[in-house]
This record gives sequence, structure tokens and C-alpha cells, in this order.
Amino acid sequence: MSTIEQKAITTIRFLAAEAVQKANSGHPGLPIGAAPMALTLWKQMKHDPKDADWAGRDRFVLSAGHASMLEYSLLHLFGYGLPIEELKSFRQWGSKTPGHPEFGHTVGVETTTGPLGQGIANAVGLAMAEARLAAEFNREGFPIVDNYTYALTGDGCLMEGVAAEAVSLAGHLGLGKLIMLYDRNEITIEGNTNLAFTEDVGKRFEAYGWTVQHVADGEDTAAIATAIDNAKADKTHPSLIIVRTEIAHGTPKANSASAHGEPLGADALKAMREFYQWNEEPFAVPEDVKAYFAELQAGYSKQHAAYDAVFAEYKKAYPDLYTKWVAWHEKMLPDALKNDPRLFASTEPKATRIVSGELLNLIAEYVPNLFGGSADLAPSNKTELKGKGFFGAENHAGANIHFGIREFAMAAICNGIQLYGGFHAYCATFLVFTDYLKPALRLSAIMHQPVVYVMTHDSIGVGEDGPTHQPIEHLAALRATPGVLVFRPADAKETAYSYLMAFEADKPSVLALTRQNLPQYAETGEGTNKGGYIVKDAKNGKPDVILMASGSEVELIYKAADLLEAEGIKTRVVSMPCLDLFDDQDAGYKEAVLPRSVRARVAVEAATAYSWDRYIGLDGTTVCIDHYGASAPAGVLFKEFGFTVEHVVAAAKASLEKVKNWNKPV
Ligand SMILES: Cc1ncc(C[n+]2csc(CCOP(=O)(O)OP(=O)(O)O)c2C)c(N)n1
Ligand SMILES: [Mg+2]
Repeated sequence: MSTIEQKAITTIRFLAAEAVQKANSGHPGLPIGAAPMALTLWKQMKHDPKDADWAGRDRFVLSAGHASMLEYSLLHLFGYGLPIEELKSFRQWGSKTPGHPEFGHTVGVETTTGPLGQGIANAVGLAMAEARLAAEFNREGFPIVDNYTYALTGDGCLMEGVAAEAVSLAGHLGLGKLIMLYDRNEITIEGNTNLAFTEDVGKRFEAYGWTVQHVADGEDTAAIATAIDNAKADKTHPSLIIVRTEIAHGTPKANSASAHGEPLGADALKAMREFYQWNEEPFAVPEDVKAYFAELQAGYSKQHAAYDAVFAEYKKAYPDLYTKWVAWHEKMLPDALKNDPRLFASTEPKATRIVSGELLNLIAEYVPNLFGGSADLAPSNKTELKGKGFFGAENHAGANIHFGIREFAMAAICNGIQLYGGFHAYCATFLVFTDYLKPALRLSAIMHQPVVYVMTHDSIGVGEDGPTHQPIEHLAALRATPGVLVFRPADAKETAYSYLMAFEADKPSVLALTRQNLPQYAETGEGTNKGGYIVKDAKNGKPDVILMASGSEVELIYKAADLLEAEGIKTRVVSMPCLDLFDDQDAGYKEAVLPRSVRARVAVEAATAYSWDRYIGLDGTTVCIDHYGASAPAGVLFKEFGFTVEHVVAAAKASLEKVKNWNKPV
């Protein structure tokens, strides 16, 4: 390694240590120990700090997100436009340097990391997206999609189950352009990894089908560079490079758990300065180090220019492909799809999961860049895109993904696919198993990624599979997650409107869909866009009572309304396919649908009542299920658990009674 490179590495180490020290908070150990591999990796990467979004760039994921100061130091030094002032305000309000790297917040951060393990799965998704886009667009002499995906992981990420799921799939898929560097310092928060993590990680990865290399000394940048070169040369297997490092190398806290997540302290910093013979002021970047990075930038600019030249030629040689490229990178759905009458063609009773399958296939006719699949439940989730092939080691052009039974990785991989660009990602399983993928959905939301979660078997309507398979609290939990649209459509039309919104949203959506058939209603439709709307109003004037429901229970409130009206009780029927959207409407609209003056209300949903409290008011009531289900035919369960027209009618009368009593003079 040249002296200037050594000096650049030392600069990274001090920027990280000083920023954590100044913030009095953060994780200095890993950045200090991994600085040599980080510089070696970034130096050779294909990227352009002057154009962080350049489509041709290699992707880098800091899966060990707590080591954020490593990434911020790199972004600053490589010239991504992250000023030194931002490093000085690490972890402070309003800074571009939050505790963990946040996509969309700091230029150059490819994905939000921090929840350990997910970054690895994001990287797998990025590599899958690259592979499919390359298969779709590259032509002889025009490798317009050709990048590596790099991830840097610590011990922690590799203990996480989601990483195991993701790397297992990556090995199966032979993602040769996925390269992971493992900062093996054998330290985590509680101490040495021998406390809980003693397996042979290399052998495990070999068993997964990865090529594994070892670098015995994390300071040996030549060995790291060679390992990266070898990994790049192997185009048929993903690569793991296990680099033995020392946490907080060169400080008195080296190889200790206290270096993980505490500032080094003034004394240790002083000793570190002596070890590295570093006499710079805190946050100072020596001029020759600045010059070194400026010189690297010249190379990146050249690379980018060369890519642009190839792309310009490609545009000329393949104008149709170029048009397609633009279409694939379009966020909005084409108007032709929105005007296709088949979107709203269902007239027969149908399960919304069946409708969903038809819609996905219809959408795929116009939107060929759908990319997704199910966690081994495609026949139940109805998610297969017919005739579009399956993505695999031998077929990178396939649009369908067999995720295997790996729900969490599936969702985190979809985040990676969506972040790569060029795709609409979707994934599927039973609604009850959103529990298995929820942490990735949360990151979809934090990152504003419109991943579509097709979650079927949405209630006790699952029937015989019993309580383990019957979601109860899930809808409420998902609705409580900020930045997620939860759709529970009542029929085919509402399902279609939900899909159109989901794919164009700037946030993830969950579609909760039924296993069992539902009727089609004449009155449903565009109101879905407002999340809740009147589908049938009281026959004569202002309603006495409002019935509201989502999904399969809309049928119940329709029928109950008929009975109530027959008794002279004026009843309004409100379908609420998306509470999140309804909440976003202006006060006037909400008042028009749920007038304050109508206090008798019933909300019906085959799930916990949690979501509905804010709509029913003090005198309203719910017909919901606040306990686990049971194993029996769906019809029996609905009856046994009170989801009957009679019960809804009784609930409406009880609410009316309450209002009447309350209005009595005391
Ligand atoms: C899912 C998840 N669980 C727990 C944590 C809290 N946490 C942050 S870092 C860490 C230990 C990570 O160890 P390692 O990756 O070896 O990093 P190092 O100590 O070497 O910096 C833990 C438990 C987290 N960020 N994410
Ligand atoms: Mg560690």
C-alpha cells in the first residue's frame, strides 16, 4: 500500500473517531478496524461521486449500519458533497449524518441500514435487479447494465436469520456479481463472538454455494484487493471475503467490546494519535489526502463518460430498447392500462386473491417490469405472472421469483430490487405471516419504497387451517405502521383501484385479500381512492345509523342495512378499503361520509377492533374478533364468532339505544 493510501485510511479512522467523540454517541470501533478494506473496496468501485445516481454505478451497502461514520467519512472524502460540517454534526438534529445511514437523506447512501442483517438481503435484491435488467437490456458490445453489488457486513448481520435466508437464495441463484466483505473482528456488544457465534461461517457460505476467501489480516490491503479481484472474476457464484480485523485497531480499546458503541474518550484518542502518528486537528483532512481523492475522481469521471458514450451509441443502435428503458424507469403506470375495461370486468362472485392474480397478469401486459413472487405460496397467493418465466441461475430474464419459504428476506430483497430502479417489486404470502416480514416492510416505509405486499388469506375466512393461520391483530399492526397503505378491498373493483394506487404510491402497500369468494357490488369503485366512501345511503334523508366495514365484511353490512331499512331505521353503508387514505382526506369529506351528528355507528371487520375506535365514537360499537380463531370451515367460524347479519343488526340497534339514552334529559 502506498503511503498516501495509508494516510487516507488513517484519515477515515480519525474522522470516524472524532465524529463519535464530538457527538458523544456512536460506534467508532468497526469504522476504525474496517477502514483499510473500505478504502480498498471504494477505490476500485465503479461510481461517480459527482453523480451519485448514475445508473451504471456499483452498489454499496453498509449492512453493519451502526458503522455509519465509516460511510460518512467515505462519502465526504470521495467527494459526494457531504461537507465536513455534517460530519461535525454527526447524529444531531437536522444533520445529513444520522445515527444510521438513511436512504434519501444522505446522497450516496443506497439503502437504509441499522437493523442488522437486512442490508445483506437488500444487496441480494440489488444484485437480482442488476441481473434481470442486464438480461433484458444488454446487447453485444453494449453492456449498459453491468455493475457489482458490494456489501460490508459485521459479525452481527451474519448471526441474523434474514441474512441466512437471503444468502441461501443468492447462492442458489448464482448471483456472481454480488460480493460481500465480512469485517470479522469477533466482537459484538456483549463481548467476544465466542459467547454465541462459533460456527465456521466460511463453510456455511460454501454450503450455500458461495465462493469464500479469507484475508488473515485486515490491515493487508494488497490481500484484500486481490480477494476483490478474484471475487469479481467469479461470475457464477456470489463471493464472501472474510477479513479478520481488529475492532478499534491502534487504540487502547482495540479488540474490546467497549469499542463497539462508545466514544473512545479523550485518553484513548490521544493514544490513537500517537499510534498512528497523527498530528492533524480534529476533522482536518490533509491536503495530500484531498489531492489523492481528487485524482481518483478524475478516473471515475472518465469511467462515467465512457459509459455515457456507450449508452449514446446504444440509444442510436437500439431505439426501441431505449424507449423501453425509459418506460421501465417510469414510476407511473401507463394510461392505456388505466383505461383497459378488463380492470373492472369481474361480475361473478370471486375471491379477491383470484381477482388480484388476474389483475397482476393484466398489469404485467402493460408493465413488463413487474418483478416479484411469493414465499412458496404462489398457487394460493395467485401471484404468478403467466408466461413470464422464472428468475434463476440459468434465466436472469424471468419476471417471477421463487423466493422459497423466506418471508423476511423476500421483503428485504424487494426493497433492494425497488431501490435498484427499473422495477415494480412485489411479494406475497399469507397475511398472518406479515409478522415474519414486518421489519422489512417497516424499512420499505422508512425509505418510501412502493413495494407491493400481496397478502392473501386475510381473516378467519381461512377456515380449517386454524388459529395459527388466521390473522387477528395484523391489520391493526400494519395500519399502525407509519407510511404504509393497507388496502382491504371488498370486491374486484376495489381491488383494481387498490392496485393502481399501490404501484404508483411513494410508499409500500399491503393488499389484504380473501381466500373466499366475495360478491361484486354495483356501487363500489373510484371511492376506493379516498379510502372510505358511502356505497349505499339511507333511503330517506339523514341516516340514523352508519355501518362501516372493510373487505369481506362489507357484504354483512349491506345485508344488515337492508334489514334495518325494512324496519324503518335509516342506514348508511360505508366501505372502508383503506383507513390510511381515509384519514388523509380533508375534514369536509370525512364529515360528509361520517357526519358527527350521526352517533350510532357499527364497524365490522373480522380482525381486532383496534383500528376502528376512532371512527365509531363514544356511542358506536364494533363487530370484530379480539381473540384467536379456530379450526373449522370458514362459514362456521364467521357464525360462531358473531359475524352474522343478525349480530350486526343487533349491534346497530344497541348503538342507537345508547344514543337515545344519552340524549334523555337527566
Ligand atoms: C436487528 C438488530 N438487532 C440488534 C441491534 C443492536 N446492535 C447494533 S450493533 C450490534 C452488534 C453488532 O456486532 P458487529 O456486527 O460485530 O459490529 P461490531 O461490534 O463489530 O461493530 C447490535 C446487537 C441492531 N442494530 N439490529
Ligand atoms: Mg464485530
